[in-house]
Amino acid sequence: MTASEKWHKTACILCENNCGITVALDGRKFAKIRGDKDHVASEGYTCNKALRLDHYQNGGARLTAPLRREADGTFTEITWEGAIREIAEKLSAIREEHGGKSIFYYGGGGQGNHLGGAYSGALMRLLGARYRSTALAQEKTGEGFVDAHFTGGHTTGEFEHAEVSLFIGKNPWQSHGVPRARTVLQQIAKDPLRTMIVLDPVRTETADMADYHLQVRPGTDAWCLTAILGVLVQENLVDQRFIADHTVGADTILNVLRDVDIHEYAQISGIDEDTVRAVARRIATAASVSTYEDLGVQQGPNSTLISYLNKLIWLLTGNFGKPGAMQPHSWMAPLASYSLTEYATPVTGARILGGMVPCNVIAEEILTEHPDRFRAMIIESSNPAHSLADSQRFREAMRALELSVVIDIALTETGRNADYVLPAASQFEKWEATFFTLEFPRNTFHLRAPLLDPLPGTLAEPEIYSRLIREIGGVPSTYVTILRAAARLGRTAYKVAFAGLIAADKKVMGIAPYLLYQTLGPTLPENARSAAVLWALALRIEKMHGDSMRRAGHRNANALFDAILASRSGVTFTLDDHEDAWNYIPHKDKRFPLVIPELVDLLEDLRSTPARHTTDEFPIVLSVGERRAFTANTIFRDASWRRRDTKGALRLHPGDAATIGLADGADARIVTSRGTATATVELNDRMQPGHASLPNGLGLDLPTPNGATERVGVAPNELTDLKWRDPIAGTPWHKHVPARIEAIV
Ligand SMILES: Nc1nc2c(c(=O)[nH]1)N[C@H]1C(S)=C(S)[C@@H](COP(=O)(O)OP(=O)(O)OC[C@H]3O[C@@H](n4cnc5c(=O)[nH]c(N)nc54)[C@H](O)[C@@H]3O)O[C@H]1N2
Ligand SMILES: Nc1nc2c(c(=O)[nH]1)N[C@H]1C(S)=C(S)[C@@H](COP(=O)(O)OP(=O)(O)OC[C@H]3O[C@@H](n4cnc5c(=O)[nH]c(N)nc54)[C@H](O)[C@@H]3O)O[C@H]1N2
Ligand code: SF4
Ligand SMILES: [Mo]
Repeated sequence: MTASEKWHKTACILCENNCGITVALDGRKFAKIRGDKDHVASEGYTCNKALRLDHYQNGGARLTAPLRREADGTFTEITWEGAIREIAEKLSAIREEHGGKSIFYYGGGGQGNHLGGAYSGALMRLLGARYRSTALAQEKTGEGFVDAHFTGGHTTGEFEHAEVSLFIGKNPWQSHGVPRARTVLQQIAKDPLRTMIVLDPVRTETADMADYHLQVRPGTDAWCLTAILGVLVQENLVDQRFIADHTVGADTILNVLRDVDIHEYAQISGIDEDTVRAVARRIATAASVSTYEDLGVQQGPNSTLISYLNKLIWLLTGNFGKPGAMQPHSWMAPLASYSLTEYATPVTGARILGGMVPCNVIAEEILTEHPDRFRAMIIESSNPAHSLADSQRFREAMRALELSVVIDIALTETGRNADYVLPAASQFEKWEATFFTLEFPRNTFHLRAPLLDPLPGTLAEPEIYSRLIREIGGVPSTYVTILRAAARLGRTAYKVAFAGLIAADKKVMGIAPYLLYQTLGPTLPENARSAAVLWALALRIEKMHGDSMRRAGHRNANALFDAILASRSGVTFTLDDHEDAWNYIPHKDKRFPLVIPELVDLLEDLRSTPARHTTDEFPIVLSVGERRAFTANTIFRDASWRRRDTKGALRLHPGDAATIGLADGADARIVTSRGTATATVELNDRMQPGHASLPNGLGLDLPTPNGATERVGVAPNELTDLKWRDPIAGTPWHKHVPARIEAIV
């Protein structure tokens, strides 16, 4: 480091781990990037991708003025005042005519930015909106449904200490999820006493390090996991003591599993019976087991059932609340609700799990004459016209709305279909944070300070939501006056005043983020107005996890809030002992109810459930959206960030390629029930015959110097079909798309 270089602490925004980094700036350029050794969670670790973040900040074409779509389909730049006024008018009119419930909200945060989303709720509450969704409702809602029943909340594995680590449809070497994944995987692989088990049809980098690679046939994990559970029960390997002391309804499950034909189920999944038995025995004899299920199964057939099976494996073997096993955890702010109260979407009647409309029904909730259809949509920090199944249908749905507003840093595939696009400041130009606070026993939170001034013409999301709320009106100005005056007297007076307002008017709770932003916000140092909502979240932590918070060194909520504001490398906000895991279980008897009737039914039906969804017309299983060394959702809008695999190759087994008549590097046509695409073939013997894969995040329409756009690689969801979805959670089958691959002649 030269004397003139100043290093700024922030975090990587490309995956949920949000590793701490330090950046040396050269003007607005990220001249150098390093891992932040002081970071509470990542301790200096990064993967290859963090070093490319300048392509996010400076690579893509940024928006610098609000855009309005004109009747001829072109966009006009308009002023912020004009945009806020017009959008507020239109939202008010739609609320007036069709009710707030017809206004739908999507997004609220990506891999690096959730602070804005924390304020969006105030706008939606003011409007009387009821329905919302995020990308989580196309991956994690099935798992959340099972969690809500079993543990009442999300659980996390402690892979750093687990004797046995089980990865189900998860490739942490590339996708992380496990903090400091590559280091942790290497430690497991090196240690002869520890075992890694990987269920994946592909021989991934993670599978290379595994002791057992269960190379299942795509889409057959349900049978493989049931066979493992069958062995645990039939060989009497379950933890009888744990089951007796901590569960309810075990007999029902044990009876079903006692009848499983291990040999047959192993065969369906393409794994030999001896291996399944060896894996089950290894799990049963381990002092601790941690498991991680991800998109390979969550975006494939039987996904909610698989979540059930995954969790039964660690519950029946007593792997809860001890070092190296599965644990619940605190949240700085919960990303989903784990309530068992369910409601349904207004048009299709789809189940809303975790408070989120299943992504696969959103277009259907719009493209209809039903009187309760969604009429308006606000989309923030997300690119659903690219990331949700059947992009074509989503584009049609956006165009059918009376109003669509996209808040983004760039003109995306989604923005291009919107009525208004509002330009946000980038994640390095404002205060930001994520609520991916998923660890136990030590849970951390990182509030990031801006490195740069906002690009002229852009605003941070909390400011955008505040301006819309002010323009729509309905918040008595006396509330703001009272709270501003109280804020001047200190946090105690402020807390009393806030509680008083809530007692007098219960609507205050819903718009609290706005009031915090307007009144506590201006008192915060360094213009950290957007951090105001964290004060309320700190109060929530004190109330829910006071002991854990104090053990982490914060004497009260104000002290925690101050620590968050002051620390540039994150803070530990709760610290637990493993026995404390039980405090997180909401069930009065502290027992896990093992029977979820509809999932038990699916488990019993497995004997007759189809294990194959390909046909003569579409004979290949295509996984559309594989995480690779150079993919990062659609966060980079600059194709030059990729050093390799620049076009996002179609990976194909050499045998399949030979049958089809495709050579390495040739262009192939991919055909599915919904679309057609052309991709460059990569012969890859890590794939099994009959299975092909395309990466996620490619196929963006990026501007060229002459003002046109150019698409590099395949946009995954031009190929996916809304109808391929889980019967319970409605989550898509992105990893299991029946397809035909043809040579282009
Ligand atoms: N490099 C990189 N990392 C990322 C992201 C990124 O874009 N790029 N995105 C982030 C996000 S949003 C998420 S949700 C996570 C996702 O992280 P992962 O779920 O790990 O990512 P995927 O590569 O989509 O899927 C994991 C594995 O599922 C396997 N699979 C496919 N079909 C099946 C099947 O039928 N059964 C089983 N058992 N496995 C199957 C694939 O071969 C693949 O290795 O990654 C995060 N990290
Ligand atoms: N076929 C297929 N589809 C998939 C997947 C797959 O594997 N296969 N994976 C799915 C998964 S797991 C996920 S999580 C989703 C991800 O898909 P999305 O939820 O759509 O998220 P991202 O691609 O991360 O898009 C982030 C958006 O935020 C914008 N952005 C970046 N910084 C800021 C900011 O500071 N403010 C604002 N307002 N915007 C910002 C970016 O420009 C981008 O448009 O994709 C899903 N779609
Ligand atoms: S694991 Fe890699 S992509 Fe994920 S936050 Fe860390 S550096 Fe970024
Ligand atoms: Mo995701």
